[in-house]
Amino acid sequence: MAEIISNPLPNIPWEEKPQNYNGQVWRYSQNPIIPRDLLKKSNSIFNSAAVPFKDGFAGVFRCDNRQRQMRIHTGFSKNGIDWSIEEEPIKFISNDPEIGKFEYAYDPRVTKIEDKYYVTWCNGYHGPTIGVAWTTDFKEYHQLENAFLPYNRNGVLFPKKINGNYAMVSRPSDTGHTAFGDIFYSESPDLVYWGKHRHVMSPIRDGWQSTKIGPGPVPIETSEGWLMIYHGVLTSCNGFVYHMGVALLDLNEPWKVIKRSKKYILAPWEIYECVGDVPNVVFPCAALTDSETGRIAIYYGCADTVTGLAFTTVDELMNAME
Ligand code: BMA
Repeated sequence: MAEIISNPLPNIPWEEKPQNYNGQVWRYSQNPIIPRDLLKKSNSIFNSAAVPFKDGFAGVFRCDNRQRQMRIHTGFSKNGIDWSIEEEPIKFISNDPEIGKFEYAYDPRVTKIEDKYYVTWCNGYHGPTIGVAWTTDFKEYHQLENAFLPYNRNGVLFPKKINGNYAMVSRPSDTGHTAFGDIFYSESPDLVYWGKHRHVMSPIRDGWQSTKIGPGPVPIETSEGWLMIYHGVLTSCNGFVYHMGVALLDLNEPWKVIKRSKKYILAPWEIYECVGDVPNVVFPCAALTDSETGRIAIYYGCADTVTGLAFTTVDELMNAME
């Protein structure tokens, strides 16, 4: 039996799997948890990240405004379900104007490493790349160097150093909507210089992960390996369809894939996943875990419009892979 390696977190959101439900990941019955217009100026709130913070939770939320500019905002919650999100976007502190000059920010992830919370996001710098910042209080965010050259999206830090280095999985991309994409692994001694790039995995022809794949939530450490929930994209005659899958990566050499899901673990089925600004998208960006029970709560963007919550367990995910 695989065990989650982390502190117990008994207060994460949770609902039991509905009876007769045929799948490894089930939706929260009151989805979506965050409506598109939670903020006065928001067009949509989706692809967002939550972490345990103090006696509740904090998060960084993708809120596109009514000019359709992509911005990320801080939020807090007592129970991980009801969120209050700040009206104003995060203003990063940077002493280098070259890095601090803001273009756009989207699809944040938040990782706690030692005593800091690190935010990574898709950052506009002559095209999309991976922005990195840290905070201790979710008030002041200190921006570091961009991790990579453009073009890259979906930079996700591991929650601890691997082989003595910070570690990140990401998906190199292009200037547009990127009709290709593999997941790569990189290491850095200082969160400034990144190298030791390794290929992790590619799309699989024929099916839900055939066009491109990208890392989702912060990888979950288990006794068997890193559980990496990811998104996989199929190109239909009507455009991209985004699904959720899961892979198990080697603990010490995370570019080595032990197993991965042949079938998706969640696909756009519900109306709020199939209808919105970009139809047919489930896009996971965060997961809360309770090591005691093996419970996992996944935050995911729905149709690039609202935010949903879904549940699974470490055993369910282990059984979803071949
Ligand atoms: C990806 C990203 C995501 C988005 C998805 C579907 O390329 O831009 O933010 O959810 O496309 O539109």
